[in-house]
Amino acid sequence: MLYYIATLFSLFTLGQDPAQNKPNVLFISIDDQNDWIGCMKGHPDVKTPNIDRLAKKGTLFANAHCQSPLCNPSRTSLLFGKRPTSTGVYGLMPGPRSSPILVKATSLTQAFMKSGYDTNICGKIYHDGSIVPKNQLSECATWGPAPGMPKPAKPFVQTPAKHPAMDWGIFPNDDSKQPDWKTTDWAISKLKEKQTQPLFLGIGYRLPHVPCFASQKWFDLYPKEVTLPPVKDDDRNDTPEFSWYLHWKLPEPRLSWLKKSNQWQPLVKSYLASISFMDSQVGRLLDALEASGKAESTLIVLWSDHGWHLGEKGITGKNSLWERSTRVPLIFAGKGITPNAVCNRPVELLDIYPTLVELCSLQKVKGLEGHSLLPLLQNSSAPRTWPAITSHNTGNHSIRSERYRFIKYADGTEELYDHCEDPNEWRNLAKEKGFEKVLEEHRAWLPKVDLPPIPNSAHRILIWDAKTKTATWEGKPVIASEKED
Ligand SMILES: [Ca+2]
Ligand SMILES: [Ca+2]
Repeated sequence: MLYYIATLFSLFTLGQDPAQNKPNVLFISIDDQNDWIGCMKGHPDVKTPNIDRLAKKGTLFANAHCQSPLCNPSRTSLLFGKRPTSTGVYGLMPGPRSSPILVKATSLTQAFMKSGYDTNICGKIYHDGSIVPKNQLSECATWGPAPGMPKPAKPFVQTPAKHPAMDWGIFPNDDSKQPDWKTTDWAISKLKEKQTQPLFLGIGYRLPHVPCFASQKWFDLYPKEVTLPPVKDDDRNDTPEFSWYLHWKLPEPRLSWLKKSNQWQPLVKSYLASISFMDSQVGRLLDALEASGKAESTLIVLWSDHGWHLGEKGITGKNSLWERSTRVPLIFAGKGITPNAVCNRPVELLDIYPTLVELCSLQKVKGLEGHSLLPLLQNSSAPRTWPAITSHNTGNHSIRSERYRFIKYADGTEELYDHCEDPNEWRNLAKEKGFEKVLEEHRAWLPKVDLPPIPNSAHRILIWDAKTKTATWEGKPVIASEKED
Protein backbone atom coordinates (compact mmCIF):
# COMPACT_ATOMS: atom_id res chain seq x y z
CA MET A 1 0.00 0.00 0.00
CA LEU A 2 2.77 2.36 0.99
CA TYR A 3 4.45 1.53 -2.34
CA TYR A 4 1.33 2.58 -4.29
CA ILE A 5 1.04 5.79 -2.32
CA ALA A 6 4.71 6.53 -2.93
CA THR A 7 4.33 5.76 -6.66
CA LEU A 8 1.23 7.94 -6.96
CA PHE A 9 3.01 10.69 -5.09
CA SER A 10 6.06 10.52 -7.35
CA LEU A 11 3.86 10.49 -10.48
CA PHE A 12 2.03 13.49 -9.09
CA THR A 13 5.24 15.41 -8.37
CA LEU A 14 6.72 14.40 -11.75
CA GLY A 15 3.57 15.78 -13.37
CA GLN A 16 4.04 19.02 -11.52
CA ASP A 17 7.65 19.41 -12.46
CA PRO A 18 8.62 17.96 -15.83
CA ALA A 19 12.24 18.94 -15.14
CA GLN A 20 12.37 15.90 -12.80
CA ASN A 21 12.27 13.61 -15.83
CA LYS A 22 15.27 15.16 -17.48
CA PRO A 23 18.64 13.43 -17.37
CA ASN A 24 21.59 15.05 -15.65
CA VAL A 25 24.30 15.96 -18.15
CA LEU A 26 28.06 15.62 -17.68
CA PHE A 27 29.58 17.66 -20.49
CA ILE A 28 33.31 16.90 -20.66
CA SER A 29 35.58 18.83 -22.99
CA ILE A 30 39.24 18.17 -23.74
CA ASP A 31 41.61 20.76 -25.19
CA ASP A 32 43.69 20.00 -28.31
CA GLN A 33 43.09 16.25 -28.03
CA ASN A 34 43.55 14.57 -31.40
CA ASP A 35 42.58 10.94 -32.10
CA TRP A 36 45.32 9.53 -29.84
CA ILE A 37 42.74 7.79 -27.67
CA GLY A 38 42.90 3.98 -27.20
CA CYS A 39 39.45 3.26 -28.63
CA MET A 40 40.09 5.54 -31.64
CA LYS A 41 43.31 3.69 -32.56
CA GLY A 42 45.09 6.94 -33.40
CA HIS A 43 48.38 5.95 -31.70
CA PRO A 44 49.59 2.40 -30.91
CA ASP A 45 51.13 3.30 -27.53
CA VAL A 46 48.52 5.60 -25.99
CA LYS A 47 46.90 4.56 -22.71
CA THR A 48 43.43 5.96 -21.98
CA PRO A 49 41.64 3.25 -19.97
CA ASN A 50 39.01 5.61 -18.58
CA ILE A 51 37.87 7.20 -21.84
CA ASP A 52 37.91 3.70 -23.33
CA ARG A 53 35.57 2.42 -20.60
CA LEU A 54 33.28 5.40 -21.21
CA ALA A 55 33.22 4.56 -24.93
CA LYS A 56 32.22 0.96 -24.06
CA LYS A 57 29.29 2.32 -22.07
CA GLY A 58 28.04 4.31 -25.02
CA THR A 59 28.47 5.31 -28.66
CA LEU A 60 31.86 6.40 -29.99
CA PHE A 61 31.73 8.61 -33.08
CA ALA A 62 34.93 7.48 -34.77
CA ASN A 63 34.65 9.95 -37.65
CA ALA A 64 33.78 13.17 -35.77
CA HIS A 65 35.25 16.52 -36.80
CA CYS A 66 35.50 20.04 -35.44
CA GLN A 67 34.11 23.09 -37.29
CA SER A 68 37.32 25.07 -36.84
CA PRO A 69 40.86 23.84 -36.02
CA LEU A 70 41.29 26.44 -33.26
CA CYS A 71 39.96 26.83 -29.67
CA ASN A 72 37.71 29.91 -29.74
CA PRO A 73 36.00 29.40 -33.12
CA SER A 74 35.52 25.67 -32.48
CA ARG A 75 33.99 26.23 -29.03
CA THR A 76 31.88 29.15 -30.26
CA SER A 77 30.49 26.97 -33.03
CA LEU A 78 29.71 24.09 -30.67
CA LEU A 79 28.23 26.25 -27.89
CA PHE A 80 26.06 28.35 -30.23
CA GLY A 81 25.25 25.70 -32.85
CA LYS A 82 26.46 27.74 -35.84
CA ARG A 83 29.33 27.40 -38.29
CA PRO A 84 32.26 29.86 -38.12
CA THR A 85 31.31 30.88 -41.67
CA SER A 86 27.85 31.93 -40.37
CA THR A 87 29.18 34.04 -37.46
CA GLY A 88 32.55 35.41 -38.63
CA VAL A 89 34.28 34.07 -35.47
CA TYR A 90 37.59 32.66 -36.76
CA GLY A 91 40.30 33.94 -34.40
CA LEU A 92 41.23 33.51 -30.75
CA MET A 93 39.59 36.89 -30.12
CA PRO A 94 37.00 38.30 -29.78
CA GLY A 95 34.46 36.01 -28.13
CA PRO A 96 31.11 34.81 -29.46
CA ARG A 97 28.95 37.71 -28.25
CA SER A 98 31.01 40.10 -30.41
CA SER A 99 29.48 38.54 -33.51
CA PRO A 100 26.32 40.47 -34.53
CA ILE A 101 24.78 37.08 -35.37
CA LEU A 102 25.36 35.81 -31.81
CA VAL A 103 24.59 38.90 -29.73
CA LYS A 104 21.16 37.60 -28.79
CA ALA A 105 21.57 33.92 -29.69
CA THR A 106 20.75 31.24 -27.11
CA SER A 107 23.92 29.44 -26.10
CA LEU A 108 23.87 25.77 -25.16
CA THR A 109 24.27 26.59 -21.47
CA GLN A 110 21.43 29.13 -21.70
CA ALA A 111 19.22 26.52 -23.38
CA PHE A 112 19.75 24.28 -20.33
CA MET A 113 19.04 27.19 -17.95
CA LYS A 114 15.79 28.01 -19.76
CA SER A 115 14.65 24.40 -19.44
CA GLY A 116 15.00 24.22 -15.67
CA TYR A 117 18.55 22.92 -15.31
CA ASP A 118 21.05 23.89 -12.63
CA THR A 119 23.88 24.88 -15.00
CA ASN A 120 27.50 24.77 -13.88
CA ILE A 121 30.79 24.96 -15.71
CA CYS A 122 34.36 24.64 -14.52
CA GLY A 123 37.72 24.64 -16.29
CA LYS A 124 37.90 25.56 -19.97
CA ILE A 125 34.49 25.27 -21.63
CA TYR A 126 34.24 28.67 -23.27
CA HIS A 127 37.56 29.83 -24.64
CA ASP A 128 39.45 31.71 -21.90
CA GLY A 129 38.52 35.37 -21.75
CA SER A 130 36.05 35.16 -24.58
CA ILE A 131 33.06 35.85 -22.31
CA VAL A 132 33.52 39.04 -20.32
CA PRO A 133 32.78 38.67 -16.59
CA LYS A 134 29.73 40.96 -16.55
CA ASN A 135 27.98 38.57 -18.92
CA GLN A 136 28.96 35.38 -17.15
CA LEU A 137 25.88 34.83 -15.04
CA SER A 138 23.55 35.31 -17.97
CA GLU A 139 25.43 32.51 -19.76
CA CYS A 140 25.56 29.94 -16.97
CA ALA A 141 24.35 29.91 -13.34
CA THR A 142 27.61 28.85 -11.70
CA TRP A 143 31.13 29.42 -12.98
CA GLY A 144 33.46 27.16 -11.07
CA PRO A 145 37.23 27.62 -11.06
CA ALA A 146 39.18 27.70 -14.32
CA PRO A 147 42.78 27.34 -13.05
CA GLY A 148 45.63 28.21 -15.41
CA MET A 149 48.62 26.02 -16.17
CA PRO A 150 51.35 25.71 -13.50
CA LYS A 151 54.57 27.53 -14.37
CA PRO A 152 57.98 25.95 -13.84
CA ALA A 153 60.76 28.23 -12.52
CA LYS A 154 62.24 28.26 -16.03
CA PRO A 155 61.13 26.67 -19.29
CA PHE A 156 62.20 23.10 -20.02
CA VAL A 157 62.34 23.75 -23.75
CA GLN A 158 63.25 26.87 -25.73
CA THR A 159 61.45 26.82 -29.05
CA PRO A 160 62.22 29.42 -31.76
CA ALA A 161 59.07 31.42 -30.91
CA LYS A 162 60.02 31.54 -27.17
CA HIS A 163 56.32 31.31 -26.35
CA PRO A 164 55.79 30.23 -22.71
CA ALA A 165 53.09 27.72 -23.68
CA MET A 166 55.44 25.91 -26.10
CA ASP A 167 56.95 23.74 -23.40
CA TRP A 168 56.85 20.11 -22.29
CA GLY A 169 58.38 17.88 -19.64
CA ILE A 170 58.01 16.19 -16.24
CA PHE A 171 56.25 18.75 -14.07
CA PRO A 172 54.77 19.28 -11.49
CA ASN A 173 55.73 16.42 -9.14
CA ASP A 174 52.40 16.52 -7.39
CA ASP A 175 49.36 15.70 -9.58
CA SER A 176 47.06 17.67 -7.30
CA LYS A 177 48.86 20.87 -8.43
CA GLN A 178 47.54 20.34 -11.95
CA PRO A 179 44.61 22.54 -13.04
CA ASP A 180 42.75 19.49 -14.35
CA TRP A 181 42.98 17.90 -10.89
CA LYS A 182 41.51 21.03 -9.26
CA THR A 183 38.76 21.22 -11.86
CA THR A 184 37.89 17.57 -11.20
CA ASP A 185 37.82 18.23 -7.43
CA TRP A 186 35.29 21.01 -7.95
CA ALA A 187 33.15 18.88 -10.28
CA ILE A 188 33.18 15.99 -7.77
CA SER A 189 32.00 18.31 -4.98
CA LYS A 190 29.16 19.42 -7.26
CA LEU A 191 28.17 15.78 -7.90
CA LYS A 192 27.94 15.19 -4.14
CA GLU A 193 25.43 18.02 -3.62
CA LYS A 194 21.78 17.22 -3.11
CA GLN A 195 19.85 18.03 -6.25
CA THR A 196 16.63 20.00 -6.52
CA GLN A 197 16.93 20.47 -10.30
CA PRO A 198 18.38 18.40 -13.12
CA LEU A 199 22.10 19.08 -13.31
CA PHE A 200 24.17 20.34 -16.24
CA LEU A 201 27.84 20.10 -15.30
CA GLY A 202 30.45 21.20 -17.85
CA ILE A 203 34.03 20.15 -17.08
CA GLY A 204 36.71 21.59 -19.36
CA TYR A 205 40.11 19.89 -19.25
CA ARG A 206 43.23 21.82 -20.32
CA LEU A 207 45.58 18.96 -21.14
CA PRO A 208 46.94 17.80 -23.53
CA HIS A 209 47.05 21.45 -24.76
CA VAL A 210 50.62 22.79 -24.50
CA PRO A 211 52.49 23.13 -22.21
CA CYS A 212 52.40 19.30 -22.04
CA PHE A 213 53.27 18.80 -18.38
CA ALA A 214 52.70 15.62 -16.37
CA SER A 215 54.38 13.98 -13.39
CA GLN A 216 56.90 11.11 -13.73
CA LYS A 217 54.20 8.50 -13.11
CA TRP A 218 52.49 9.28 -16.43
CA PHE A 219 55.75 9.23 -18.39
CA ASP A 220 56.53 5.84 -16.84
CA LEU A 221 53.49 4.36 -18.60
CA TYR A 222 55.37 4.62 -21.88
CA PRO A 223 58.44 2.88 -23.34
CA LYS A 224 61.78 4.69 -23.45
CA GLU A 225 61.29 5.29 -27.17
CA VAL A 226 57.64 5.90 -28.09
CA THR A 227 56.24 5.35 -31.59
CA LEU A 228 56.57 8.50 -33.66
CA PRO A 229 53.65 9.41 -35.94
CA PRO A 230 54.01 8.41 -39.61
CA VAL A 231 55.41 11.23 -41.73
CA LYS A 232 56.50 11.40 -45.36
CA ASP A 233 59.52 13.58 -46.08
CA ASP A 234 58.22 15.06 -49.34
CA ASP A 235 54.57 15.13 -48.20
CA ARG A 236 54.17 18.86 -48.87
CA ASN A 237 55.37 18.62 -52.48
CA ASP A 238 51.80 18.01 -53.67
CA THR A 239 49.97 20.36 -51.27
CA PRO A 240 49.25 23.88 -52.56
CA GLU A 241 51.52 26.73 -51.42
CA PHE A 242 48.39 28.25 -49.86
CA SER A 243 48.19 25.37 -47.38
CA TRP A 244 51.24 26.92 -45.65
CA TYR A 245 49.41 30.23 -45.18
CA LEU A 246 46.89 28.68 -42.77
CA HIS A 247 49.63 28.09 -40.22
CA TRP A 248 52.02 30.78 -41.43
CA LYS A 249 53.88 32.11 -38.38
CA LEU A 250 52.69 29.92 -35.54
CA PRO A 251 54.38 29.71 -32.16
CA GLU A 252 54.14 25.91 -32.48
CA PRO A 253 57.49 24.61 -33.79
CA ARG A 254 57.94 22.90 -37.14
CA LEU A 255 59.01 19.25 -37.44
CA SER A 256 62.35 20.39 -38.89
CA TRP A 257 63.13 22.18 -35.60
CA LEU A 258 61.99 19.21 -33.48
CA LYS A 259 64.32 16.90 -35.41
CA LYS A 260 67.24 19.32 -35.33
CA SER A 261 66.84 19.87 -31.57
CA ASN A 262 66.19 16.22 -30.68
CA GLN A 263 62.79 17.25 -29.33
CA TRP A 264 60.49 15.09 -31.47
CA GLN A 265 60.59 12.09 -29.08
CA PRO A 266 60.25 14.27 -25.94
CA LEU A 267 57.26 16.18 -27.38
CA VAL A 268 55.43 13.04 -28.50
CA LYS A 269 56.08 11.36 -25.16
CA SER A 270 54.98 14.45 -23.19
CA TYR A 271 51.78 14.70 -25.25
CA LEU A 272 51.07 10.99 -24.53
CA ALA A 273 51.81 11.40 -20.80
CA SER A 274 49.56 14.48 -20.65
CA ILE A 275 46.75 12.54 -22.33
CA SER A 276 47.06 9.70 -19.78
CA PHE A 277 47.00 12.14 -16.87
CA MET A 278 43.93 13.92 -18.29
CA ASP A 279 42.33 10.49 -18.83
CA SER A 280 42.93 9.65 -15.15
CA GLN A 281 40.91 12.74 -14.21
CA VAL A 282 38.06 11.58 -16.43
CA GLY A 283 38.35 8.35 -14.42
CA ARG A 284 38.07 10.18 -11.09
CA LEU A 285 34.99 11.94 -12.40
CA LEU A 286 33.32 8.73 -13.63
CA ASP A 287 34.08 7.01 -10.31
CA ALA A 288 32.54 9.93 -8.41
CA LEU A 289 29.46 9.79 -10.62
CA GLU A 290 29.03 6.08 -9.81
CA ALA A 291 29.52 6.76 -6.09
CA SER A 292 26.97 9.61 -6.16
CA GLY A 293 24.16 7.25 -7.15
CA LYS A 294 23.37 9.54 -10.10
CA ALA A 295 24.96 7.44 -12.86
CA GLU A 296 21.66 5.86 -13.95
CA SER A 297 20.06 9.25 -14.47
CA THR A 298 23.03 10.90 -16.15
CA LEU A 299 23.94 11.41 -19.80
CA ILE A 300 27.65 11.89 -20.52
CA VAL A 301 29.06 13.71 -23.55
CA LEU A 302 32.82 13.87 -24.11
CA TRP A 303 34.48 15.87 -26.90
CA SER A 304 37.67 17.70 -27.85
CA ASP A 305 37.70 21.10 -29.57
CA HIS A 306 40.10 20.03 -32.38
CA GLY A 307 43.13 17.83 -33.02
CA TRP A 308 46.90 18.42 -32.99
CA HIS A 309 49.78 17.68 -35.34
CA LEU A 310 52.94 16.13 -33.90
CA GLY A 311 55.07 16.27 -37.03
CA GLU A 312 52.57 15.18 -39.69
CA LYS A 313 52.75 17.41 -42.77
CA GLY A 314 55.90 18.97 -41.27
CA ILE A 315 54.16 20.89 -38.48
CA THR A 316 53.05 20.73 -34.88
CA GLY A 317 49.85 22.36 -33.60
CA LYS A 318 46.47 22.87 -35.22
CA ASN A 319 45.36 25.51 -37.77
CA SER A 320 45.19 23.04 -40.67
CA LEU A 321 42.32 21.41 -42.57
CA TRP A 322 43.79 17.89 -42.51
CA GLU A 323 42.61 14.86 -40.53
CA ARG A 324 45.17 15.41 -37.77
CA SER A 325 43.63 18.82 -36.97
CA THR A 326 39.95 18.05 -37.54
CA ARG A 327 39.36 14.52 -36.19
CA VAL A 328 38.30 14.53 -32.55
CA PRO A 329 36.92 12.13 -29.95
CA LEU A 330 33.13 12.36 -29.50
CA ILE A 331 31.35 9.98 -27.13
CA PHE A 332 27.76 9.88 -25.86
CA ALA A 333 27.14 7.48 -22.97
CA GLY A 334 24.79 6.86 -20.08
CA LYS A 335 21.06 7.31 -19.82
CA GLY A 336 19.27 6.28 -23.00
CA ILE A 337 22.42 5.61 -25.09
CA THR A 338 23.16 2.29 -26.84
CA PRO A 339 26.26 0.75 -25.20
CA ASN A 340 29.32 -0.56 -27.01
CA ALA A 341 28.54 1.08 -30.35
CA VAL A 342 30.92 2.66 -32.84
CA CYS A 343 29.65 4.98 -35.55
CA ASN A 344 31.76 5.62 -38.65
CA ARG A 345 29.50 8.18 -40.31
CA PRO A 346 31.03 11.65 -40.61
CA VAL A 347 29.57 13.85 -37.86
CA GLU A 348 30.31 17.32 -36.52
CA LEU A 349 30.76 18.91 -33.10
CA LEU A 350 28.01 21.23 -34.32
CA ASP A 351 25.63 18.26 -33.97
CA ILE A 352 26.05 18.10 -30.18
CA TYR A 353 23.71 21.04 -29.45
CA PRO A 354 20.66 19.80 -31.43
CA THR A 355 21.27 16.27 -30.09
CA LEU A 356 21.16 17.51 -26.48
CA VAL A 357 18.02 19.56 -27.22
CA GLU A 358 16.34 16.29 -28.24
CA LEU A 359 17.83 13.99 -25.60
CA CYS A 360 17.04 16.38 -22.74
CA SER A 361 13.71 17.67 -24.12
CA LEU A 362 14.94 21.26 -24.02
CA GLN A 363 12.86 24.13 -25.35
CA LYS A 364 13.34 24.42 -29.12
CA VAL A 365 16.19 26.70 -30.22
CA LYS A 366 15.96 28.42 -33.61
CA GLY A 367 18.77 28.57 -36.13
CA LEU A 368 20.89 25.58 -35.07
CA GLU A 369 22.92 24.43 -38.06
CA GLY A 370 23.88 20.92 -36.93
CA HIS A 371 21.78 17.77 -37.15
CA SER A 372 20.66 15.65 -34.24
CA LEU A 373 22.69 12.47 -33.78
CA LEU A 374 19.71 10.67 -32.26
CA PRO A 375 19.18 8.33 -35.28
CA LEU A 376 22.87 7.28 -35.02
CA LEU A 377 22.64 6.89 -31.25
CA GLN A 378 19.81 4.42 -31.83
CA ASN A 379 21.49 2.66 -34.77
CA SER A 380 25.13 3.51 -35.41
CA SER A 381 24.90 2.47 -39.07
CA ALA A 382 21.77 4.50 -39.85
CA PRO A 383 22.18 6.50 -43.07
CA ARG A 384 23.55 10.04 -42.83
CA THR A 385 23.26 12.64 -45.58
CA TRP A 386 25.74 15.25 -44.46
CA PRO A 387 29.54 15.35 -44.51
CA ALA A 388 31.61 17.08 -41.79
CA ILE A 389 32.72 20.60 -42.71
CA THR A 390 35.70 22.42 -41.17
CA SER A 391 36.59 26.04 -41.96
CA HIS A 392 39.66 28.10 -41.11
CA ASN A 393 39.08 31.75 -42.02
CA THR A 394 36.96 32.87 -44.97
CA GLY A 395 37.32 30.76 -48.10
CA ASN A 396 39.21 27.80 -46.63
CA HIS A 397 37.14 24.68 -46.11
CA SER A 398 37.45 20.95 -45.74
CA ILE A 399 34.64 18.52 -46.59
CA ARG A 400 35.04 15.10 -44.91
CA SER A 401 32.73 12.44 -46.28
CA GLU A 402 32.83 8.82 -45.16
CA ARG A 403 35.58 7.99 -47.68
CA TYR A 404 37.20 11.24 -48.81
CA ARG A 405 38.60 14.52 -47.58
CA PHE A 406 38.28 17.45 -49.99
CA ILE A 407 39.92 20.81 -49.23
CA LYS A 408 39.43 24.11 -51.04
CA TYR A 409 41.57 27.14 -50.17
CA ALA A 410 40.66 30.80 -50.66
CA ASP A 411 42.92 31.09 -53.74
CA GLY A 412 40.98 28.27 -55.45
CA THR A 413 43.56 25.49 -55.01
CA GLU A 414 42.34 22.07 -53.92
CA GLU A 415 43.29 18.77 -52.30
CA LEU A 416 41.55 15.40 -52.30
CA TYR A 417 42.45 12.31 -50.24
CA ASP A 418 40.99 8.82 -50.31
CA HIS A 419 40.86 7.55 -46.73
CA CYS A 420 40.29 3.94 -47.81
CA GLU A 421 43.65 3.88 -49.61
CA ASP A 422 45.53 6.66 -47.84
CA PRO A 423 44.62 7.23 -44.16
CA ASN A 424 47.65 9.53 -43.69
CA GLU A 425 46.53 11.88 -46.49
CA TRP A 426 49.86 11.61 -48.30
CA ARG A 427 48.66 11.54 -51.94
CA ASN A 428 46.74 14.57 -53.17
CA LEU A 429 44.37 13.27 -55.87
CA ALA A 430 42.84 16.64 -56.82
CA LYS A 431 44.74 16.89 -60.10
CA GLU A 432 44.75 13.18 -60.95
CA LYS A 433 42.46 11.77 -63.63
CA GLY A 434 39.26 9.97 -62.69
CA PHE A 435 38.20 12.03 -59.66
CA GLU A 436 36.17 14.77 -61.40
CA LYS A 437 32.86 13.37 -60.15
CA VAL A 438 34.12 12.94 -56.57
CA LEU A 439 35.45 16.51 -56.63
CA GLU A 440 32.11 17.85 -57.91
CA GLU A 441 30.16 15.95 -55.24
CA HIS A 442 32.33 17.41 -52.49
CA ARG A 443 32.44 20.96 -53.89
CA ALA A 444 28.62 20.98 -53.66
CA TRP A 445 28.94 20.98 -49.84
CA LEU A 446 31.12 24.11 -49.60
CA PRO A 447 29.41 26.66 -47.31
CA LYS A 448 27.06 29.00 -49.19
CA VAL A 449 27.43 31.62 -46.47
CA ASP A 450 31.10 32.49 -45.90
CA LEU A 451 31.32 35.65 -43.77
CA PRO A 452 34.50 37.70 -43.35
CA PRO A 453 36.03 37.86 -39.84
CA ILE A 454 34.06 40.05 -37.41
CA PRO A 455 35.59 43.44 -36.45
CA ASN A 456 38.59 43.28 -34.11
CA SER A 457 39.29 39.65 -34.99
CA ALA A 458 42.82 38.74 -33.97
CA HIS A 459 45.24 35.82 -33.63
CA ARG A 460 45.32 33.32 -36.51
CA ILE A 461 43.46 35.59 -38.93
CA LEU A 462 44.29 34.97 -42.59
CA ILE A 463 42.78 37.20 -45.27
CA TRP A 464 43.03 36.57 -49.01
CA ASP A 465 42.56 39.46 -51.41
CA ALA A 466 41.33 37.94 -54.67
CA LYS A 467 41.93 41.15 -56.66
CA THR A 468 45.59 41.57 -55.81
CA LYS A 469 46.10 37.84 -55.18
CA THR A 470 47.85 38.52 -51.89
CA ALA A 471 47.37 37.10 -48.40
CA THR A 472 47.78 38.74 -45.00
CA TRP A 473 48.39 36.79 -41.81
CA GLU A 474 47.80 38.55 -38.48
CA GLY A 475 47.55 41.82 -40.46
CA LYS A 476 50.97 41.42 -42.15
CA PRO A 477 51.62 40.43 -45.76
CA VAL A 478 52.48 36.78 -46.31
CA ILE A 479 55.85 36.64 -48.06
CA ALA A 480 56.39 33.24 -49.63
CA SER A 481 60.18 33.39 -49.31
CA GLU A 482 59.80 33.60 -45.52
CA LYS A 483 58.25 30.17 -45.32
CA GLU A 484 59.92 28.18 -42.55
CA ASP A 485 60.07 24.54 -43.50
CA1 LIG B 1 41.92 23.85 -28.18
CA1 LIG C 1 51.61 14.62 -50.03
